[in-house]
Amino acid sequence: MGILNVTPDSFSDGGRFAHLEPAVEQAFRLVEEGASILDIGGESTRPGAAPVSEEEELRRVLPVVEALAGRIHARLSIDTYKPAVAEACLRAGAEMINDVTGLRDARMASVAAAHGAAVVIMHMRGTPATMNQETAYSDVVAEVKAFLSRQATAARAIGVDEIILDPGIGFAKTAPQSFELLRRLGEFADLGCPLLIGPSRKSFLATLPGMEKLGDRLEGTLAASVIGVMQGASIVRVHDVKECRKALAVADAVKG
Ligand code: HH2
Repeated sequence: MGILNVTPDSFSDGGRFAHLEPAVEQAFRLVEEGASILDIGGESTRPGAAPVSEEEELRRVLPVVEALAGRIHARLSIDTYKPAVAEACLRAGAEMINDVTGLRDARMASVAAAHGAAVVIMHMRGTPATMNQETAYSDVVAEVKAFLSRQATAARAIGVDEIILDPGIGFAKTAPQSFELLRRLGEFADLGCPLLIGPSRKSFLATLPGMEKLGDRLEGTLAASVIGVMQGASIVRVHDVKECRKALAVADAVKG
């Protein structure tokens, strides 16, 4: 899953693809590099990010979905927690909703079901503005798993057929908790859904030597991606698709 942030303020690529033409160019580049899903986002969810209005988010993402739908060889995913944004993008040709709030708004599952769209249910707590203060868990894996299980059951009952689960690396997680989720990702297998992880360039890597700066996190991203796939992830959400493809080819070859 290649990341396409149509935002002025995303933590690692904010502003680079904020206009239609560079965003569309980047989409084709990511697919050429090997992305089979494009995740289009119009609101940054980095820690401390301010929310944007529905209108502004749609103004950013809808033209990109419209420009790509039917023209690009990849599934289009819309990274939003707002049902109206998801609905408009599905109408325009997107096929997947990536909801970082894990269907907290129950209308989201109905929107997905009505369009036959796939849904990514991600675990987080609070909002990007508050999540770094909400990291107390007795067992992070058990609590994240219970949430994902509950939300998947609810979504299935509403008629969502394709459900992908994501523990939400860096979302209301300390760095050790993010590492623990990766280490124990195999424990999510019995939920019976494909697993997605999003380690790309994230600040949990910055706790390791030499990765403090954003630009120095590629190798760490690749290592985390390979570990995630070896633990059962089948989708990895990344900025650096070409490099990740190569790293994951090794993981796939080892897995056989
Ligand atoms: N991480 C980010 C955004 N969306 N979706 C899923 N399913 N999983 C993730 O781990 C995830 C996500 C944050 O990364 P990014 O899009 O690079 O930054 P920003 O939120 O600042 O736009």
